[in-house]
Amino acid sequence: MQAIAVPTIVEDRHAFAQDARRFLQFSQRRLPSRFLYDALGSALFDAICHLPWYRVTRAELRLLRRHANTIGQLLHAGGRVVELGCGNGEKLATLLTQANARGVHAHLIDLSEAALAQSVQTLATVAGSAIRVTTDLATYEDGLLALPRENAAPTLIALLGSNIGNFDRPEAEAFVGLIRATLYPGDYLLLGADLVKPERELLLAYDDPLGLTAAFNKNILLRMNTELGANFVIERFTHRAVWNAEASRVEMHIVSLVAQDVEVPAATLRFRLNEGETIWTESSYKFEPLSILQLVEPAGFVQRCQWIDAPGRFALTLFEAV
Ligand code: AVI
Repeated sequence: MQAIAVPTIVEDRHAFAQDARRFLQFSQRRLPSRFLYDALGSALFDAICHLPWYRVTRAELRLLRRHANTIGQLLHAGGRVVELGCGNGEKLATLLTQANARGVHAHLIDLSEAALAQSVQTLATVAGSAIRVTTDLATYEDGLLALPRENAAPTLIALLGSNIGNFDRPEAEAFVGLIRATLYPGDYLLLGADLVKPERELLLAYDDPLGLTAAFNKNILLRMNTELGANFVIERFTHRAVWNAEASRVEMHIVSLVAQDVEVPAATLRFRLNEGETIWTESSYKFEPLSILQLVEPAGFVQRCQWIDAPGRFALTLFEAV
């Protein structure tokens, strides 16, 4: 197995400090959602995927199991699957084992070292040495830019778990363009995207009665305390999920319960939060089956198959690069 390319923790903190400084000064204060995923954040997200109210993961796994053979036929031995955001590795393991994809090279790109380690273990447990696994601890963009171009056997890039939903529209378009630029005609993109569903269901998925999503969200404050020396008093904040129908997205916010002064020394930042003021930490866009095609095809793809899980209202779409 290839050594993990580990950016130093110092570099990571530097990026966190820089982004905190920039985004927390917007009139609607924000933090990029990628900072939700330290070791604790990734563990909390894993737990969220088991919640009865968060149906994304189960719906997608059902589709992967059901259609693994069709997908696996594209990946003959020597082919490569690149997964962007592998989480705990369960989705790729499901796909590769059901597809009986021996001799395939799995390349995992994720921001969390813990997630990469867990995925490597999951794939080793289910596939042993039948699958070669390499990892890159990196942002999706950096991971794609560093990806060796290979055109002997097809590459399939898997962007699953509705991760595409965490990009705003212009970013999503640019990102799909970057994916296309790393592929040759005849390569594939497998995209999992959550569909629009009734507001009540969406709000339960993002503000669950057990409070796991609240913990996942507020952990970003804890992370700023630990890594950037900030002084957030966690009990003075609450979690809020909002369905923005016009933009077709669920927004996660952290709400300040009182007026309070905050300091983030590593970001050389001090500011006052008013009572009720929010820090916007994540957008989860929800799609219609057609809006997925409208997002992806202009970048140079054609849809080969689109499978929909009706109970979970989730779509898995296979595109071919043209
Ligand atoms: C990783 N991502 C697609 C999840 C989502 O649904 O947007 C993250 C998440 N946020 C709250 N719950 C789950």
